[in-house]
Amino acid sequence: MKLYSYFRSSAAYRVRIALNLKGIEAEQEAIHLLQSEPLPAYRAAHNPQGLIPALESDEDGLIPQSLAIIEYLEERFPEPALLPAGLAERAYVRAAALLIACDIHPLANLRVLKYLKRELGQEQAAIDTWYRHWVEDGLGRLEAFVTNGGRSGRFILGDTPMMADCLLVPQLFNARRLECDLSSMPTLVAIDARCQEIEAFRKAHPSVQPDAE
Ligand SMILES: N[C@@H](CCC(=O)N[C@@H](CS)C(=O)NCC(=O)O)C(=O)O
Repeated sequence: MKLYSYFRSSAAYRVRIALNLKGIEAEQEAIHLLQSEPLPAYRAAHNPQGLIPALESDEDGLIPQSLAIIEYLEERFPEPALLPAGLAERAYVRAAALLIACDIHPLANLRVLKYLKRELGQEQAAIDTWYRHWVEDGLGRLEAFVTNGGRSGRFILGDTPMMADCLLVPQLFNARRLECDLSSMPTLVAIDARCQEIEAFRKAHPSVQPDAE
């Protein structure tokens, strides 16, 4: 299988973690998101959505969207599980993952930040304020969801890393890069630290990817 990735793409980082947790080897092809050339060619040849990541499955063709890829991996390679057995627990893990993927990430995505700068003429300081506001707001909601849910342990659900942890770690990586204030999210910060103890998470880190700069 081949993963179209970019070292700093947090959506690709999610999939790298999931692949590593499941012990699946995938070739990586880097698509540089900040250079003008590779993205249009990738869009034309592989993924009309033009977003990173996408997985070229050996059996099922191109699969875009990080959560669709992780669910695909989960269904095709059920062990080790990234979704729990119980219905309520599965919904809880998916809700935490979707909170990140749908409610936080799109507001702070590269093309949104570029639009604020180029089309709306915003200064970098205003764009950074936008970024921190929405990321801190979303992570605050996730902290409340996780602490009130009473289901977390060492990880978002219990003591095994699941799909939602695959999304949490990249989102916190991004939040720190942009100097968000994480002081009101001690539970998420502690879960992130536990994930960093696991090889599958460390191997997926942007700094150790072949295209890292
Ligand atoms: N919902 C998508 C988001 C994918 C996405 O936005 N990827 C970013 C990198 S993290 C990207 O390709 N950005 C290019 C752009 O914004 O033009 C997913 O989960 O895969």
